Amino acid sequence: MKLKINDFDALIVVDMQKDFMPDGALPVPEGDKIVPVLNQYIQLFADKGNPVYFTRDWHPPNHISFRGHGGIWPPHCVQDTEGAKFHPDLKIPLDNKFIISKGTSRDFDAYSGFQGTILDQLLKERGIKRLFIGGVATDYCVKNTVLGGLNLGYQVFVLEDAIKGVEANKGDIEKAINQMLEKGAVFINYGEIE
Ligand code: VGL
Ligand code: ZN
Repeated sequence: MKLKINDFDALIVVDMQKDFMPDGALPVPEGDKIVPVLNQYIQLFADKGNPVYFTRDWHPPNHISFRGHGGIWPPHCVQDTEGAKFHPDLKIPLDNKFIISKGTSRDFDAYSGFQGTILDQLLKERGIKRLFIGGVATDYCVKNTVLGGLNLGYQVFVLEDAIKGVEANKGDIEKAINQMLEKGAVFINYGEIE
């Protein structure tokens, strides 16, 4: 039996930006491979009139997460640069979609789409109860957005066929998946919903 998408479900697509793709400044291996699958999820939610939220890293040029400014990452997703744009093949709906920018001030970083944003407020306004979350990176922003959603009381489904991780250290992805499972996230694939 398939899981039926209802009116209180939202899709959250995490950080599908050029800088996180294989040729980008902070590449997630095979990050581009999940674009077609994410597009299927986007199509399904959009067709049903369900909202789709796109988070994006949107850093100032001197952001604290950058090397030389106190952080560990190469500069990435700098506001209004090419690398901060969404993957060109990502099918962003015209209606009923929301862009959530995070890590926008110099002195704060945000791995979770909920951190320092109005995402929770937007979801609650609509009565959203269940979140379907995919994107990059499994071991950073996807994980933190999933845990954030669970903490805020949402039921969270992770799109197993539409996530990719960095795996800076061996085992990072598996560890992230186990953390999400432990907190109550449910992993699903496209074929399991309708
Ligand atoms: C991310 C590292 C730094 C992510 C963002 O989107 O997972 N990772 N900034
Ligand atoms: Zn970042």
